[in-house]
Amino acid sequence: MTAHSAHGAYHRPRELWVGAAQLGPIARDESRADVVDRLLLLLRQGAEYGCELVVFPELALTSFFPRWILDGGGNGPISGDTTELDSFYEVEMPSTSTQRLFDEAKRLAVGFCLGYAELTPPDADGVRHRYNTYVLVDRDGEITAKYRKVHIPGHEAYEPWRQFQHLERRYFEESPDGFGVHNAFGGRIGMAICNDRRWPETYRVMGLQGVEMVLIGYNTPLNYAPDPSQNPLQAFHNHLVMQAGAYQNGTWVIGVAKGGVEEGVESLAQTSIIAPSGQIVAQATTIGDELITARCDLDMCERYKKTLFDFDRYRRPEMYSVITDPTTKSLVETAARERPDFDRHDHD
Ligand code: CDT
Repeated sequence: MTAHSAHGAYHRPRELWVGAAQLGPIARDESRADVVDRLLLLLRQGAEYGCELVVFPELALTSFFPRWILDGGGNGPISGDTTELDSFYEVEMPSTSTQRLFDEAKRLAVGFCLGYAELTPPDADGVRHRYNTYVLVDRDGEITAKYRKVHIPGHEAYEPWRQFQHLERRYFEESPDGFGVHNAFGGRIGMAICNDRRWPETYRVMGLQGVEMVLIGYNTPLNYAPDPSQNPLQAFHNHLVMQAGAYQNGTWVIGVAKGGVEEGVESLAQTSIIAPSGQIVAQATTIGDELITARCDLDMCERYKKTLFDFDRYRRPEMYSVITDPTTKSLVETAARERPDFDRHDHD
């Protein structure tokens, strides 16, 4: 296919056929082998549809285990016998159980992006680290980039008042690496995981590195215990943040869910492929395993990056320093105290 440039010359657009491979629930006792079978089906379907890249969701190899207390508990760090907890992590990638996925990717020449729980080998101090991780695998079946989740939501200790736990802050460390953007699949590719998608900084940090496609997997329970008034808005907020992130940074966004009712917890589906215009160009219609695809013209990013969102021309970073100064705490509380109706007792 050809396209007409502003100067009258024809050029071949940089097209990337992408598959967003939504998963339905993964049971607590579902084996890695069974899950990998499901991933292989979606990868092969992607190949049939001409995809060069298939994106799987966050923690795509297991049930969303932060909903359970799986160690000795308590208010401190992970304690006691961690055998069951560790069984949800990968200590190497590819692992024995995921090697088939890498082999098939190479055979089909279809790359993929896979979310999993990573347990590192001991560092220089003998400490093993736990991350919520994404790997980007190229069409030769080789890992080309790794991303570890930056924004870790939820809580650190067991909270009995909740219907189910969200212990991500117990089981995962925050990424020490941040948001990279990688030359891959003929474009500039970045990754983010679930809660990251709600933060504008996620997209902007990658936008400033020229990102053209952000891959985002998620597990989003429909029941948000700290404020149930948000429950009916989950689908709206999901699209709101990803569409805004795409538009404001002139990038494609691929949002991929693990949806459906997993171990009694209902999770958002609505996997979608979003253009740099902010428009949704493909969306899943089920809450189970489902592949959606789109032809993504990476050159479309320039239409936004070189006009409204010409960062070098229009941004005012000197006006934004409060965002990046690590010593600055949120000013929300200070501002509240200055309000005439502020009730000190509610806030101290
Ligand atoms: N997996 C993940 O990051 N989920 C969060 C749920 C937040 S509720 C504690 C999300 O932002 O969708």
